[in-house]
Amino acid sequence: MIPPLIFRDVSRQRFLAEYWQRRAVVLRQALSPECLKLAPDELAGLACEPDIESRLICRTGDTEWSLQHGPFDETVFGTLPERGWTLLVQDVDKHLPDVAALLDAFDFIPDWRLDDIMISYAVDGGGVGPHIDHYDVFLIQAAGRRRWRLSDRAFTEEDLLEDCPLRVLRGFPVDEDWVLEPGDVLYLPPRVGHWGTALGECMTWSVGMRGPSDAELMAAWAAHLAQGERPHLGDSIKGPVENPTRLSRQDIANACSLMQGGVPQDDAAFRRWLGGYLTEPKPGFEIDPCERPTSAEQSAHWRTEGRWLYRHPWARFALLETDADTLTLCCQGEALDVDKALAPALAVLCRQRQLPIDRLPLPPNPDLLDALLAELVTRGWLQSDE
Ligand SMILES: [Mn+2]
Repeated sequence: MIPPLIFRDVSRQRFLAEYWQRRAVVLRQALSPECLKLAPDELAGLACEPDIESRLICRTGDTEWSLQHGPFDETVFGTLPERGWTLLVQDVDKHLPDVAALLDAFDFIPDWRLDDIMISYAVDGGGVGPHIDHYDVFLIQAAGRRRWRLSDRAFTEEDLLEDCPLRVLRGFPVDEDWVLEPGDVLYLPPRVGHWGTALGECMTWSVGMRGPSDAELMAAWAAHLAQGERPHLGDSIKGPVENPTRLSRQDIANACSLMQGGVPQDDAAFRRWLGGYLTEPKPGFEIDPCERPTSAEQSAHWRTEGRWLYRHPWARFALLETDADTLTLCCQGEALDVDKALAPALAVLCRQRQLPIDRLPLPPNPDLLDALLAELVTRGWLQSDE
């Protein structure tokens, strides 16, 4: 089992109150390097797989970088220079359950915010240059050392180098300069300029958090509404118009009030939709349901046998109360209503990525739990060890 992130100089409470989504901070020895085991060869192997997103970045001059996208032929790694390159592999948690297990260390953050674990390997001087991201990120030093320079400047798109295949900042006034050792973690809120450089060979794991923009939420909500029958904008003429090219004040007001009908209300339908939306998989990470459905009898059998359940590494859960009587478990863009009697069992089930079934509190009617687990396994959100 992966132990939770260890807060030493900065307590968890202080981290959440003062730093989270606000300021960068280095958390020394927050994870045991024992939890961060992945050999450079294994990472290179992933970068050769066709359905895994990877990049190879070389620093070719003071302000020059080259970028290649994977999948790579394994021979490419033998042709690289001794210094100044890095290999980055996205979504490693989706491909290696042992890596996904690390996400349990971040269980003080809602599951729906977890985007992926990207893992990078770099040789001395390697890095992706100074840049900003739009997500919160935990940069975990897994092996070797990396120097991180941070800047307090508020950068914009105008500060990016032109004619560079990467998003690299032109000027980078350094305000903080840190060297991270294995087990150290640098937390960065969105839009803080950062520049990591490998000091010798090193591996860094980045746990990225996501959150949609208001425009993304609105576009997705509108697309959801468009699946149903919607009222259309008409005109408001009472007789022949004097000037057919005129868009009247009344028409404009009508458009405004028509659109008010699409504004979401905090009701059961919106809650179900939001839970689904926030747990939607990235393209390519859709879970297929099992070909043979699991029966409640089967899951009852697993329960009495003391078998284990594993969350599919592509499944992110959001558990919410849709109304006074209903709990809804959202995953993979879907919403599943569940009897409230299962609340204690779901609370345990949603906390851990793997656990023995007999650790789940039994509801007064155990059939309810057996039926739920059968449904979750049939959907592929959970897997049994059978
Ligand atoms: Mn970054």
